[in-house]
Amino acid sequence: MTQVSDKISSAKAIELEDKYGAHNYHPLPVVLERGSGVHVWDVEGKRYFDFLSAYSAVNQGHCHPDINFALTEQSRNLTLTSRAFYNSALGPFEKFMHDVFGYDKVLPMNTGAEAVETALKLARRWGYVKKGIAENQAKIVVVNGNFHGRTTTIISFSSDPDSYAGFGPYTPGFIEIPYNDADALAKVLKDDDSICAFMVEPIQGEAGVFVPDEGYLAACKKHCEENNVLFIADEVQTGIARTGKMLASDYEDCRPNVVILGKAISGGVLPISAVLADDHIMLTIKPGEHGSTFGGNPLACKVAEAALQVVFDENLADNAMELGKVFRDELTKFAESCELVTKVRGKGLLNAIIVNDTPDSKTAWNLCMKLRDNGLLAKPTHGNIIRFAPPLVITKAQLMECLEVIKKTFSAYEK
Ligand code: IF1
Repeated sequence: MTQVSDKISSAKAIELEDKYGAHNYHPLPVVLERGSGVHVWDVEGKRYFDFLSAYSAVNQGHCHPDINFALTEQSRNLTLTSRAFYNSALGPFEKFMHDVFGYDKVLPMNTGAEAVETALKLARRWGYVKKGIAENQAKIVVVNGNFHGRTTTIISFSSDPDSYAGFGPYTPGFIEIPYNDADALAKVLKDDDSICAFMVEPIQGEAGVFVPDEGYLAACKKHCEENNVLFIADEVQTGIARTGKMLASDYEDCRPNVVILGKAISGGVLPISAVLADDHIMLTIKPGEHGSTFGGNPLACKVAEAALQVVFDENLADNAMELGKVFRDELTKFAESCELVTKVRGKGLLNAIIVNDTPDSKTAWNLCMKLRDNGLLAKPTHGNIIRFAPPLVITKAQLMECLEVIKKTFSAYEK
């Protein structure tokens, strides 16, 4: 067997990805090889604060020992059975999910997009079986600026040409309305009996950490209830304590009928996703009608249970709530004296700085390069927005250190 050398320069690693990998990404030029807690190290040994957390998948911090323990222990016993047989880890995990989130049932999948697809199928099925919508007529309402994943159906209702253009034909059956506009939802639901569901991100991630007005989610839920329509919350990015509560929808009186989870359910260790719903919805899908080879595998179940336990053991929701407020307060103060910062917004530790430039400028990217040089990794979304989402295990002292880096970088920046 050939020994793969693990010593590689940044330049070489980038060259190999460029030559042999598909060009579907434009990464910040930094090559990471190790992580622990809030830190990652590049191949040259330089240390960074991770302010992306793999798009909020690594809420528990990199290589958390409890999660790694579950991973290695279970990997010695059994990793995959498929769902053709029962496995000893799935039932306990499903009960754990029930106890944590309060839904009758969970349907485990792997990636966020798969869980979104599952929720869409579930909603359509419920629409036919329970609501009595005519065959193949079920419609689902989504919002402008959404991001729910990369499958052909999901991009069919994206409003971002980068996501959908050139990938048609598109899946029909979706109606788009503006985000943060509950009246628009009421209006569209009133006129159409064939709508089975409304799907929304409680905070829009890719759109630039767009936090809707207080009361928006509760108003949407109410309109859904009045029209016998399912309220689906895509909490793939906002869930698992990121915004200061276990679910971002917990902030309002709007218990979703269907919850979609992904990313941080595993603490970033494995791709694990899940759909939560009560029996009257979930049991409309019967044996053989939906599934996945890896969904519910024993390794994933053990890892997810450990990863969720960390969230409770380490009070990550409270930490996100408290430190998120510190982050926004400090940067809002800073913005008064820094004309480069237009606005700071977010909830918990899902935040963004809106940079004083146009969406097609390079300013956010250039700032992220400078932040990198100064030891902090963040990712621009659009040309003028930078997302800041550190692992939730970050301490106040670490956060203050990072705020200094951010302020210093912005102050020194020359257009
Ligand atoms: C990429 C964005 C974040 C999501 C919500 C479902 C999914 C995602 C709310 C699908 C995934 C990821 C995918 C990742 C970039 C990232 C992202 F910038 F594109 F929008 F986080 F903000 N629902 N979001 O945010 O989950 O299938 O990827 O597991 O590179 O596409 P997935």
